[in-house]
Amino acid sequence: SAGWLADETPRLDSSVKGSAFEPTSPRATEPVVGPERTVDGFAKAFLDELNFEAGVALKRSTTTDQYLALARTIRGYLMADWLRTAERRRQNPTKMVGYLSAEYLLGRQMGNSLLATDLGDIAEQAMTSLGLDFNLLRAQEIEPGLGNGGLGRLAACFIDSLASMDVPSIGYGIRYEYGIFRQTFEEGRQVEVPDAWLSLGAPWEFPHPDRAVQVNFGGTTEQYIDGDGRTRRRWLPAWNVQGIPYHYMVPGYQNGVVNTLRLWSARATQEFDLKIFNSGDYAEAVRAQTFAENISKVLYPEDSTPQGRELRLQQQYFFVACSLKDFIDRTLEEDFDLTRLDERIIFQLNDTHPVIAIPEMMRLLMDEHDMEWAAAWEVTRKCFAYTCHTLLPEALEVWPVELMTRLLPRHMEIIYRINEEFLDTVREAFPGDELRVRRMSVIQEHPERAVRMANLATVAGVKVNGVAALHSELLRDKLLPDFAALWPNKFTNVTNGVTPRRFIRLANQQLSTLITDTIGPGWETDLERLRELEPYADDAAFTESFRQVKQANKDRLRSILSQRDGIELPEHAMLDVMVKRLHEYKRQTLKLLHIVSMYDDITSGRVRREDVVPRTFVFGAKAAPGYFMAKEIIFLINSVAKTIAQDPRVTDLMAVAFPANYNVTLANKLIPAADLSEQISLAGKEASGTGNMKFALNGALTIGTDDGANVEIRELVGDENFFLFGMLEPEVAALADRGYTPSSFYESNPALKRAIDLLASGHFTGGDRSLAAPVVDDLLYKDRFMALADFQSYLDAQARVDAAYRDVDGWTRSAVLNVARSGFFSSDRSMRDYLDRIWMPKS
Ligand code: T68
Repeated sequence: SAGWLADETPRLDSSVKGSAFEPTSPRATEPVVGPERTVDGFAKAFLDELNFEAGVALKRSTTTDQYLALARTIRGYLMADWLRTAERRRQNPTKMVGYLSAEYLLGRQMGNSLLATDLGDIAEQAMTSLGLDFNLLRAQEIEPGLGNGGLGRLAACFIDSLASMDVPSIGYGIRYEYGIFRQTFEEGRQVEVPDAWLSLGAPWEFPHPDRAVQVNFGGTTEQYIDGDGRTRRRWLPAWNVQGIPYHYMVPGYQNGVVNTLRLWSARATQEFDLKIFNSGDYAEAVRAQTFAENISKVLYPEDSTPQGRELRLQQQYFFVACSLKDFIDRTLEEDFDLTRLDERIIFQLNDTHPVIAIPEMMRLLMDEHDMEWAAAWEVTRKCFAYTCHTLLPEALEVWPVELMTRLLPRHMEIIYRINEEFLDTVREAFPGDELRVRRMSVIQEHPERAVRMANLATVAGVKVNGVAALHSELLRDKLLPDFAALWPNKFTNVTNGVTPRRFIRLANQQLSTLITDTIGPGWETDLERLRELEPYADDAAFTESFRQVKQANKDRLRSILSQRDGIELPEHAMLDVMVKRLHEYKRQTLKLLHIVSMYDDITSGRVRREDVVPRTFVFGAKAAPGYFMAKEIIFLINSVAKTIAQDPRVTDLMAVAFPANYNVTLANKLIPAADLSEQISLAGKEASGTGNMKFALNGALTIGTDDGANVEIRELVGDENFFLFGMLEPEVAALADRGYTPSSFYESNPALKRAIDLLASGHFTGGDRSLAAPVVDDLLYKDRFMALADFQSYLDAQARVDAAYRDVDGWTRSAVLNVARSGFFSSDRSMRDYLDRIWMPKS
């Protein structure tokens, strides 16, 4: 199915002097033909890669050689579609979506590429025909962990959906040399190891050093008179770096579409080090190069508390400046009228991290493309929309004016002017209300002068959206109420989603087969069709197969954890899973209190052993390296896990597993095996959650608070198929207003008191009470996220879980209904909502 393609004729980048990049002369069309889609064709392509690209003979090759050749072979099959997609978009320019995200938590690429091309069977047979172990080769891949958690994984799901829906779009981000750290445990404590994901080679990426873009920093600004006698301002930067684009293929699901993810890597500019080098200081020249390349060196591992670090702002500006320039100079048609830029692009800002793109766009249009302020502002404010992912005030980014002025002086001027005009609007709408003006200002005065990035995004964005219905309401009414009063129509909701390709098809092949056998193919791109499974919730043959699939997934997980971590799990037990970043608001400690309480009930004989429903608890969580309390909680979970494993009174009834380094790869093995999904954040704190969706789609039942997307999950799957507990958000707010004293819950609840006392006693920490004290004391005297207030309700809900699990048929029925009714949570639906509400609204 080869097509004929015009050769690509990129334009010269004038910004990089001495670039080797020259426009090629337009040649005639040339065929792009992928390798033959047969076992022999695949094997031949593989050997060609191994022999002629890597220069290795098969019988001398290492597993790594073979993995790399396999990856390159697979991507060879995507190449024709990739070029064809790009050419089709170039021939028919329309409005595009530019997704700007500092994080993409992609997960392994090989499985996804095989699924997209439907080459899995051919590839496996080809490897077998060469005497190679296909699964061993697949297991070699180190996933690109270029994100922290939900936000980064959301971006990855979104670009997958955009490709699968053939939406003209491009993802822009940063190619971190080190992604999220690899977590290890030493004596139960988290130790971070650098993630050298590029160390084996990078078969999925296409570097384009020839298309480098220059990014400036520092210096000053000045006024000058231009050729037409106009007074203008310009930036005199002090230093610069180059951004090298690395292209990644983003294949749609078996639809011949391959979009592009463009990640930027920082490199010292030639001028930069040459100047110093010529002065004779070789060592200094090398140091300078390191300085420049630091910008894309490492992903910041903080997922909720911005540290206001200079390098982080450099990262943000770096990738955004590269991306806007790339779009305007390379992607947009030549000589396109920039006053109509919004007819060609809408940039979606994934949280505030890329918000510096707004003043950058103004600078580009005015300083480099000669536009006046008014015209530039008119179009800029149509080209951006902002997604907020949090409700924690401390997670909102602010950048000190001092830092912003030092690093981006021209942008600071532009921000001041945006703010001045904005505050005039506020004063006009609310005369005499200076308190409101202060609250809404893009610049905060206290505790230090700083730029509020969320306010800037809200002022300039066409729309502001939250990521689940409840979150969008709270965002509008509690986080940004003044903005909602001024611009009620700016606020909207788009509930998050997850890609069914990776999180059902790839992760749960057996369930996928069962679904296809039952309702026919096509549900992967039309997930509401899972509804057709509903009648089968009462079908004996179907439910029996469904149970078998779950059991097979559990067996597989047991063997994976045994091999990977040396964790031996009991064969028949409810699998109760809590996987997500470690954060106090997510309340891993509440889960721990339940476990300790169950342990205490059994060991003290308070419950009869035969009344206990055996459970295996699985945790997966990374803590930000500087987050003290999160690390103490990890230590305590590991301590409890170890004590339980060594206590013969309970080992037949409970086990706790905390495999290290929870990541996308592990998620794909864990989620399909789960019976129970723990989504137990304090109501009003989890913006959405997306793990919750993945579990429901894989037939786990949720125990959860009325928070984030849990609200929508419960509405859809039905109350009777969801275990709700805990305070509602208004109750949380009311309790906080009344003044919350956790110790009063401890004093008045015997079960809670026993659990906390046992934790505090040192029983789980080798007799050393001090080791449990940081967590216990915080719970008793602070408990910012009210775990103790929700404890009893949580225990009651867990009792309902036990009862439900004893009814095997009833449980399976609920699990099937969870799958059947969760089609709404496809990220394809999220993309449709973004298109309808934000990117391409009809009106
Ligand atoms: C998550 N946010 C939300 N942030 O917590 C989660 N933050 O409820 C939601 O489902 C998800 O976003 C997708 O919308 C994050 O994951 C970060 O990772 C992060 C990273 C750096 C700075 C701030």
